[in-house]
Amino acid sequence: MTSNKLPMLGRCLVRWGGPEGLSRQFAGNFVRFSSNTARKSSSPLKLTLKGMGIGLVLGTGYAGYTFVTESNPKAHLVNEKEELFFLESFPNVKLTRRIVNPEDKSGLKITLFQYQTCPFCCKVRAFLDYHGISYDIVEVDAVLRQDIKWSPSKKVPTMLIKTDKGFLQLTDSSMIVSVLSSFLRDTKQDIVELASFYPNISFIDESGKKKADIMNKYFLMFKDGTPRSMTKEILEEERKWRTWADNHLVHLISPNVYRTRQEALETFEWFSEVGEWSEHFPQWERNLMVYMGAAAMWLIAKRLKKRHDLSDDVRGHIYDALDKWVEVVEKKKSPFFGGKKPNLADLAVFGVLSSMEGCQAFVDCLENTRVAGWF
Ligand SMILES: N[C@@H](CCC(=O)N[C@@H](CS)C(=O)NCC(=O)O)C(=O)O
Repeated sequence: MTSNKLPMLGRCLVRWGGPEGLSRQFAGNFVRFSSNTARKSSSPLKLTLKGMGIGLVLGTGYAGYTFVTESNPKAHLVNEKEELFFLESFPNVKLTRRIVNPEDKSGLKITLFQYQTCPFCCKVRAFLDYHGISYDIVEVDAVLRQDIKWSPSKKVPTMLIKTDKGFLQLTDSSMIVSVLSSFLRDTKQDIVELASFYPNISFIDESGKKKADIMNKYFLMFKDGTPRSMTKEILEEERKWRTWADNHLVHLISPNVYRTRQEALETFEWFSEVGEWSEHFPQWERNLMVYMGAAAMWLIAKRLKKRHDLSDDVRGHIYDALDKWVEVVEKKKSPFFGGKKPNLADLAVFGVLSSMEGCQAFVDCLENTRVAGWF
């Protein structure tokens, strides 16, 4: 991949009894009860009164049940919305690199805080590079993370964009891509207003854990309504495959690039090379990062494999995923999923895949799937 161009494009099942489950269970008891009382041959009036009594008990019981389950739902939003985060002045960090495109007309002044080989960061770079946007990079030390001390979020990628109100922070790769993509449709728009359409929302998941996510992160905002060239189906498909890249494809990367101790070591040697660790860190620290990192990630990858229900044939999983992707692209009968030009789904899959470009797993994927023709 050249710096500014891509070469070729070089889950909730809530298990609950529900009215049906309840009535079936209660109906069984009622049948047994009615047949017992029928043998004692009660009068029609008594039977009617008993029936009414049972109805009352069942009705009250069911109302109580729904009151309890509905007023204490397991997964729910909590009433917390985080405001956009601004820094008054640029943090005291050392810029690692500048990507300059003299043709850039976005008017944006962007700094990307990243790990060079993080799949989410690669996704953001794929978007920026494809659109020819100039940006500065701060390579964050994955161990100490000093360069993002200023940030409320401790994850990368994170981005600062210079605005009239200070330096606006955008977090989450998909939100960043959606905000910028919406902005590029009309660069006269207010990027702060656009970012406000992607609020950070807290919620309690099914297990009762508090989590946060960004609303609308796969949605584009169209100031003057959805453009005619974009049907509801096109937009839905694009969101679906962007979500697939984040929620499926990305989970296949670590188990593959750290599959064996040898592969984990080779992967870290490659990180060191592309991240220029020998230049940025003393030799002992660089070696510590490579050998400790490889050993730790080899162990972590085993846990990730379990967490994501992957069999020992992790290559098989990634081959299947890539073949599935190639199949949907081929159905389009055009070079890209987006048609003649890559869309955000193409860029997301490309970005995630490019995060393992220097690894044996990547070579194997090119040799054993048809993804090379698209990548
Ligand atoms: N949903 C986020 C995920 C970002 C993420 O998990 N980044 C990882 C690096 S690949 C991270 O920063 N983890 C915390 C850490 O390294 O301490 C996104 O799409 O940006």
